[in-house]
Amino acid sequence: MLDGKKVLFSGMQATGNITLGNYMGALKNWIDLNNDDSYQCFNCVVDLHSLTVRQDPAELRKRARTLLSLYIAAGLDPVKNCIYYQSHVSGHAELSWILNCFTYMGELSRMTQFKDKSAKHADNINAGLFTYPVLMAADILLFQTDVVPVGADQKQHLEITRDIAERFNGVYGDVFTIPEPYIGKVGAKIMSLQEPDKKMSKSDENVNATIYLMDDPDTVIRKFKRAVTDSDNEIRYTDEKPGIKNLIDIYSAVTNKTAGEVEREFDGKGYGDFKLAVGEAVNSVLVPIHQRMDELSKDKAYIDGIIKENSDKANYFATKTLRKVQKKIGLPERVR
Ligand code: AQP
Repeated sequence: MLDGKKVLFSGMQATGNITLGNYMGALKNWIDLNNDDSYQCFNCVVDLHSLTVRQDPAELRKRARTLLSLYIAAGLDPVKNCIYYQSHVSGHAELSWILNCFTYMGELSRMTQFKDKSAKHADNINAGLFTYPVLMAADILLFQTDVVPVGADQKQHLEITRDIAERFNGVYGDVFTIPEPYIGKVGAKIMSLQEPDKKMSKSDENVNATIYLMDDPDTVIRKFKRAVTDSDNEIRYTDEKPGIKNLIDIYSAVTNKTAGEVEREFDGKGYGDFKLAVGEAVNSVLVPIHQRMDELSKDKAYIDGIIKENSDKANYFATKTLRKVQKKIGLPERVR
């Protein structure tokens, strides 16, 4: 708790252009929860995490800034929420090292994301990829976080964060708050439009598989029209129809309708009509974000001000936890 409010922490990597999956599984929930005044929110661009995959320096810097602006354009209030870059708060990396010493090789090697990403980047299976969940645990524990809104794919990383925190508290007393995941009921796992058994991902090489938040309206409609479905023509929410199920999930997340309501709305209509409706519904969310991004891109000083102010604020709270941890584990006190 911070100033009587629950602490919420969440972050996104600047590894590529943000997708509709990132928006529905994470960002949309951050915005909904952040608008609730009972939370003190830290929303981070996890640029250090992005380094586990080789990045072009200029591109990474540009993407990180775009992502930070996108948080605001999508509806996060930068006055109420602390929106900052992970690399501007050195406590993330410092706590991560300490927590590495409380994490076992065996538990890290069981992480599904490590297995998936090692297969995807077989030429660069670096130690950072392996210890990624420890840095994520540090991100969360640094702010004594109560709630972490994530997509379903991050549930395992939340579990290991809790394990590390409990292990540490078991030795040193109640140092860390034990965080809870918050996984939304709809949109927790948006699937690829081309391979609906695979999650939609920023780094998918097939651009038609992914809706990017900055896709223009015509591109969005075209991608939905090309979405892989099945040879049937019935709009039904079932695991036997993964493509249609995914489109219903997307439509439900945007319109707040249940899967049953969507089935009834499109009863007797074909896939063509449905795909167009999904595309239009998604555009109704994306177009206002594009307009706000356009305004923000013209106001460099405003974004710079947010970056400066919020990194000071994040550093202040991070340092408090870090000093407590350093003292507990026996590192020498600083002489003033
Ligand atoms: N398809 C998805 N559906 C719902 N939620 C998703 N998230 C990611 N993909 C989906 C959630 O988005 C948040 C930020 O994710 P991240 O930036 O940490 O990276 P990621 O999980 O590795 O996402 P990507 O898009 O798949 O990136 P790449 O391709 O770089 O690996 C998280 O809360 C995640 O759950």
